[in-house]
Amino acid sequence: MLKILLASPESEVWNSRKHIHMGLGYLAGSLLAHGYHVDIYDSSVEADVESLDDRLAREHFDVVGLSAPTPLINAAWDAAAIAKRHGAITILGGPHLTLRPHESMEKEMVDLVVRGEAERTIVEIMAALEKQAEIDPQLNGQNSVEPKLFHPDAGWGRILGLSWRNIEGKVQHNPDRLLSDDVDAIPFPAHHMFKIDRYTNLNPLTDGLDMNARAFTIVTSRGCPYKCTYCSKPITGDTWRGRSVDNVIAEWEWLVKDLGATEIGITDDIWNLDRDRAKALCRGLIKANLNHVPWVTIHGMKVNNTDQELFSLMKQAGCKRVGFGVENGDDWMLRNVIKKGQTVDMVRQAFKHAKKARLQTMGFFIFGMPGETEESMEKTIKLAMELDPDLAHFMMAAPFPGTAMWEQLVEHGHIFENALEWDQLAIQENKAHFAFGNLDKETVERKWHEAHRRFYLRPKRIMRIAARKDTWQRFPYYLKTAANMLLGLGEREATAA
Ligand code: B12
Ligand code: SF4
Repeated sequence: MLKILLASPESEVWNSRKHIHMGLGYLAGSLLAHGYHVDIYDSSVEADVESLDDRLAREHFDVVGLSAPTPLINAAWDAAAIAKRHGAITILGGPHLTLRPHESMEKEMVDLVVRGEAERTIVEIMAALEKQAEIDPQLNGQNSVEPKLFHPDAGWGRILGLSWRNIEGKVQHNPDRLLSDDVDAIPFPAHHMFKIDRYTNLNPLTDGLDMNARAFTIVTSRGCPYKCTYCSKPITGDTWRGRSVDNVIAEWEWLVKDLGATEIGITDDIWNLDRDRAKALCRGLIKANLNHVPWVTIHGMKVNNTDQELFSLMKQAGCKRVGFGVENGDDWMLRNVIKKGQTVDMVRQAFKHAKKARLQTMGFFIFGMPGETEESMEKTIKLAMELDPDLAHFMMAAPFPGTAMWEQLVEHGHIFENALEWDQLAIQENKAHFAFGNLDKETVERKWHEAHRRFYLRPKRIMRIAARKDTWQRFPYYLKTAANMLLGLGEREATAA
C-alpha cells in the first residue's frame, strides 16, 4: 500500500496566525475514503518542532504532495527537492500550479503537477502508480533524484488535470478536469488529522492570540460568479456550488461534538450568494443545537447579498464576527476599476445591519489598484473611519497571474521587477507592487501607512488594544508590527489573506 504525505511548505509570508489547510484536509479525506495511508505535514505549525527533512528521515513515504499558492511556490520547490532526496515521488498542486503548471514541470525535483480541484485526481494518481508498479516495477523505484518518467500504459494520459513526463521525458499536459458539480459527494476533509492544538484562533488581531485554540475552518460552498479584477480564483472558479444544508450541518456537528471545536471559520469565497440558503444554514445550526460554539465569516460576506434578517439569524446561530470586502471608498473605483458589483451605500447598509444584530465587524480595504488616485485613497480612509469596524485590514493591491489586474499591468508594463519573484507577492506586504498612470508607489505606501495611523491611533482604539491581555504577552511582536504599519519602520510580518 502506497504511503502519502501531504504537506504545506514553509510559510515565511504568513506567520501571525495559523489556520488549518483545507485543501490538504480534503485531499486526505479523499485518500482515506479510498483506503490509502496518508498523513499531513503543515510547516506553519510543525517546522519548529520537526523539519520536513527530519519527518521524512523518520518515516518513509512513497509520495509527497505539496501545496502552493503563488507566494509559496519557491518554498514548495525547495520542499520537493528535500522529498526527492528521501526517495519520494513529488506531486505539486494548488493555486500557483493551476496557473503555471509548465514552470514547475521544468524543475527536476517536480514529478507531477496537478491543476484545479484534486480530490479525484489524487486518487487516480495513486491507482496509476499501483498499475505502473505492476507493468514496470523499475519505474516507481528509479533513481529518485532524477525527474520521474511515467508509463502511458498505466493510464497517465487519462487523468484529467494532470501534467506528467512520459517515458521519453516529454512533458504532457492532460486536458483540464471540470469542477466537481456534486459538492455533497466530496468526502469531508480529514479534520481529525490536523494537530489542532498548534493552530491559533481565527483572528488574533481582534481576539488576542490563542496559541492553543481548537479553531477549525469549513468550506460550505465553492466558487464565486463575481469578477473583481484583483481576485485570483484558479481553483474554485467562476461558478457557485453550494453544499446542501444537511451536508454542512453534518460536518459542523462532527467538529463541535467529536473534535471539540472552540471556534469555526467559514472560508468560502462567498458563502451568502444564495441568501435563502444562508438563512436555512443558520436555522439548521440553531435546530441542531450547534450555536454555542462561536463562528466567524473569515472571507465571503458580500455586502449586497445581505439583509437585517440574515444578520439576526446569524447572531442567533452563534456567529460572532463578519468580514466584508469593502475595498474602496470611491464609487467610481468600485464600479469601473474593481468591478465589485457593490456601492459604498450598500457597504454602509450591511455594516449598519450587522452592528444592529450585535455582530463584530471586519472590513477589508485595498490600496493602490490601477486607476487609484490620492483622492480615492483618502475616501477609503474616511470610509474606514466612518464604518469603524472592529478590525480594519488595509491591504496593498497584489497582482496575481490570471487576474484582470495582472493582464492590465502586463499590458502597460508597470509591474515592478520583484513582483515576478513570486514570494514577493504576499498580500498586505507593506510595499506597493506596481505604479500605474500618474500614481507612484511612494504615494500608495504613504496613504497605506496613513490609513493605519488614522484608523488605529485614535484614543478609543488605543484603549481597546491596551486592555487586551495578549497585547502585553506578545508586546515585542506588536511593537514591531505597529512600528512598521504606522511609521513604515523595519520589516513587517504579512498578516492577511
Ligand atoms: C482560507 C484561505 C487562507 C487561510 C488558510 C490557508 C491555507 N493554507 O489553506 C489563510 C488565512 C491562512 C490563508 C493564507 C494565505 N493565503 Co489564502 N486563501 C484562503 C481561501 C479563502 C480558501 C482556501 C480553501 O480552503 N480553499 C478550498 C480548498 C478545497 O481548495 P485548495 O486549498 O485550493 O485545495 C484544492 C486544490 O488547490 C488542490 N490542491 C491544493 N494543494 C494541493 C496539493 C497537491 C499535492 C495536490 C495534488 C492538489 C492540491 O486540491 C485541493 C482540493 O481540491 C483561498 C480562496 C479560495 N477559494 O481558494 C485563499 C487563497 C488560496 N489565498 C491566497 C493567498 C495569496 C494567501 C497568502 C499567500 C496570503 C498572503 N499573506 O499573501 C497566505 C498563504 C498561506 C499558506 N501557507 O498557504 C490566494 C492565492 C492566490 C494565488 N494565485 O496563489 C487565494 C486564492 C485568495 C485570493 N483570491 O487571492 N489563506
Ligand atoms: S473578491 Fe470576493 S466577490 Fe470578488 S470575485 Fe473574489 S470571491 Fe467573488
